[in-house]
Amino acid sequence: MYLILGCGTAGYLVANRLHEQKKDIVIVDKSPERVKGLKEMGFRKVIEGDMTSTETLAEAKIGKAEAVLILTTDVDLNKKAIKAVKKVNPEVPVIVRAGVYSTEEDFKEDEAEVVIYPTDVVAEYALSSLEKIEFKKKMKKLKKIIKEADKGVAIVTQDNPDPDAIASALTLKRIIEAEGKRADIIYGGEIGHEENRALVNLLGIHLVPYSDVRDLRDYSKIALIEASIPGENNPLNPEIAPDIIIDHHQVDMKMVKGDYIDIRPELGASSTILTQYLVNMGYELTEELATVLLYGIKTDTQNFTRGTTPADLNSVALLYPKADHDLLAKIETPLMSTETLDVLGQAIINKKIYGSYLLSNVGFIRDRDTLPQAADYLLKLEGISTVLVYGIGKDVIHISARNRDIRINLGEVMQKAFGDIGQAGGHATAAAAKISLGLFQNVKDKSSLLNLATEAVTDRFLNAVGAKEKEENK
Ligand SMILES: [Mn+2]
Repeated sequence: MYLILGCGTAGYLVANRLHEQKKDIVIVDKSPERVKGLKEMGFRKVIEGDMTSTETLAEAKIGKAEAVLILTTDVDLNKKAIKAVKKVNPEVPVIVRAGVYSTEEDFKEDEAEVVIYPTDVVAEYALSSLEKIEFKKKMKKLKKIIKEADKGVAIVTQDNPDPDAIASALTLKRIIEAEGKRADIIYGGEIGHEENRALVNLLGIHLVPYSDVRDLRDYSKIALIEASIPGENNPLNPEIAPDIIIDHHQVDMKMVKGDYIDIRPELGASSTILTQYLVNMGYELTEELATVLLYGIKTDTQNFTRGTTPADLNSVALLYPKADHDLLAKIETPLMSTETLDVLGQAIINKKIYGSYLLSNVGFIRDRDTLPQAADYLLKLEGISTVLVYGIGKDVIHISARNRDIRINLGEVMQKAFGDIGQAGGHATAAAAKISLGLFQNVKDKSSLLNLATEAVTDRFLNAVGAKEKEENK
């Protein structure tokens, strides 16, 4: 039972809330009219009397109270009431309201467990309102940009988008659609992992490869997600100034140029930012979005073990009850396609090891996305720090590389090795290249083509990393 002494405005608000929560409450008030009114409103245990009288407190069964709330505006009366309360029941915790001019000194000896200083409460509320206003202002700006996008928004993600990038981009797309505009999610590189492709396939997320985009000027606005500088780990031309930038990677803010910028390196995932947008702007948190956003935060924080902040966990608390957990389980343990298994098998059989470099030609392939998975798998081999897996597609050699040697920037190595005869790029730990087969147009049979491709890729790669070209074992 909670005992409320004095039922003025604040006391009444508290009583009402506790009543709604079906808590057992007893109210003491000296005003007969107020007592009558409270009883009419459905409060059953209301006692008319003096809150500083021990008899009244005994009548209110203070011995059974779990806490006493004294919230009148009369500080002297409140202080007297504390004394009376403690006389009858020294153990019961007391929450008391201080006066506008009260200091901590005023309540030291009065034994109240919690003293509420009205000015502190006002200051707290003012600060939190300020945050709310700033957020509102930010959202207003974002909405304005979206409203202007009559020809749609190009949502461009980081290269080789991970679940956080895909989830953030999809949520922004849904927000844009809710505002009556359209958007495409555009990515550079590849969607390499079985898990990432499972995410995209199981949820039917439509992603457009950057190479399929005719002209970005066909869109009114450009949003950059999970990257903040055009051309750095994203397919955008460095000349472009995006209209919207949302990211959580560390960056030199002086280098960032955009109309709407929300970069928060303190957060574990961009999905946390997009969850806040969605919830605070009053858009529907659908099962689809709850599932992808939760997966985005989960993977970026390595199951909440890396760089997770209270803000990330607040988002998780909102997302978790609405997410499709069966679907998440399917995404996290995707089935391997027969082709992936075949390519992996070929990659293991055909591996050639040069020091800590492993190169493998998997032969003719239909699906180039099988290569990065084989490369990822082989990178687990003891003593190996850099892996290159390549195969021959319709009219190009596809090369996928993975690296965990911190001295090597794989993107630069691939550029150096294959940039002059094809397209190459990526970042320090993951990169890709493709070489047109036009270079080998005089080759008649398939096995000669394989041999020539092996020779060209091996020579060029080992030269680029400065490794001695000597095969140590098979
Ligand atoms: Mn991320």
